[in-house]
Amino acid sequence: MSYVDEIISQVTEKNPAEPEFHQAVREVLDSIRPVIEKNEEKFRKDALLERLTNPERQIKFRVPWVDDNGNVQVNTGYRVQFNSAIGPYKGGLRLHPSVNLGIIKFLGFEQIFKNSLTGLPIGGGKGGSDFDPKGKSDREVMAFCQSFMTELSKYIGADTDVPAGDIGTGAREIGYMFGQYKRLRGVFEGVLTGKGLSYGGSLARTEATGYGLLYIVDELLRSHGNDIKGKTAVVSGAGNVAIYAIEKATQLGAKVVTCSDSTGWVYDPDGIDVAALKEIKEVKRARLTEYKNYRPNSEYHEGRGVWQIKADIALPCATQNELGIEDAKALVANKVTVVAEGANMPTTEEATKYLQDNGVFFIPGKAANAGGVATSALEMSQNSERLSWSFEEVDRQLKGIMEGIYHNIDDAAKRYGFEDNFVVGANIAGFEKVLDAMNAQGIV
Ligand code: NDP
Ligand code: 2IT
Repeated sequence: MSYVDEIISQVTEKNPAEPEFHQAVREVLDSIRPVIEKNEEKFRKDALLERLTNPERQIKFRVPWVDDNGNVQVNTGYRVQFNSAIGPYKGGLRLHPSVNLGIIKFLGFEQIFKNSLTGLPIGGGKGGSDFDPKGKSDREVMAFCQSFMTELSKYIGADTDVPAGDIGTGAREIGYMFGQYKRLRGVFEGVLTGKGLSYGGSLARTEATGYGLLYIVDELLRSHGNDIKGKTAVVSGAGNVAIYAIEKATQLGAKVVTCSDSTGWVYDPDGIDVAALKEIKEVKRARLTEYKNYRPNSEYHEGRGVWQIKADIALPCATQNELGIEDAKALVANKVTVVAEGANMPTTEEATKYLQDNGVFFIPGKAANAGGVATSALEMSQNSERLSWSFEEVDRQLKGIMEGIYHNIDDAAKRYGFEDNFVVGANIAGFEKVLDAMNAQGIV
């Protein structure tokens, strides 16, 4: 059996009940086969892939907090410090009832290669909890965040591990966590990114993932003699990534006609009203059913459905495995030209293959949504030099990083004879730097 296949089955056997982690490992290892096969015996002897697929450290802890009725609630917290070959662990904290160790490991594993692609010195990690911020009072969210950070603070620091936001963790949660870290450790340092602007946050971090997604799509189209102007796009999600993807797509002259949340979706034939969406989601923390009050011409539907709408560009920005084979078939039938992942692993393996086989340009999340973590690394740089850069400066750097990622993954795909396969390109390009750093540092 080849070394890659051996490790894929070992990971599956040794980590039962972690299907998302298996999926992420399969996708990466399948892509880097040509690199591994060139030097298979050396890598096997060095147990390179065993080291790559086993986190350096995984922390699991109890998070007790008191709800508004005076009852004690207990959640489970996680931090997986996956790989620090190229820099301190870096990656978000997900707060969602579906969170378990396998999900955090899949996200942490993806983060290693994504962070490498940014070209910045950050290793891969991820954390979170099965706590659901939805429907909780501000005081309950604060109680949870303080308890979560009380334990997490033992393992993180500006030069060791720097968490950030992800699903369910936005500016409010980062604020409460930062306050508790500072109180416990007595240091004001860049231990978290996505901070508020008054206490060390970076301009453009809020917008960065969504904006970066559109910058890379634009670069792909331009490299093929086309651009975004005049295109129709479908977006899923209505959170941080989706909102700023819709905003930038609209600024670049596209019309985005859908968005969604976990209960339903909106079709707005005139183009999503970003100001209305921000008010509903960022200010009121309400459901998308409210959108119709702002835009009487729009439609609200329960359940899922955005991938059935005809569009040139599809941007899944909600969660993992939200775009399956039937969705891919509908997109292809409607002549979609680009699918770029704003979320992490939103497209199933079968759907990805179907899109690629049918000539759709497919940019995987680790390249397409890397603008968020790249801008987090720019926030770390600003914190280190105790300066703040202008919005224009951060945005300019973000755009340059996304354009660089496009050309880097395109070149890697071509070098190995997989032209236009950006999954292979992203995994190889991300892996090469990590491999070099791991080799240089010996068996650790
Ligand atoms: P938010 O919490 O801001 O928004 C998440 C959105 O997705 C919400 O509209 C939410 O709906 C929907 N959603 C979440 N879980 C599910 C689910 N199980 N089924 C259906 N809909 C769901 O998160 P972000 O926008 O920050 O994150 C979205 C994706 O982007 C995630 O995959 C994340 O890992 C990824 N990402 C985020 C980055 C960032 O900087 N924030 C950077 C790179 C990637 P509802 O509100 O109803 O739950
Ligand atoms: O998935 C991701 O890249 C993020 N949630 C952002 C991580 C970060 O450290 O900014």
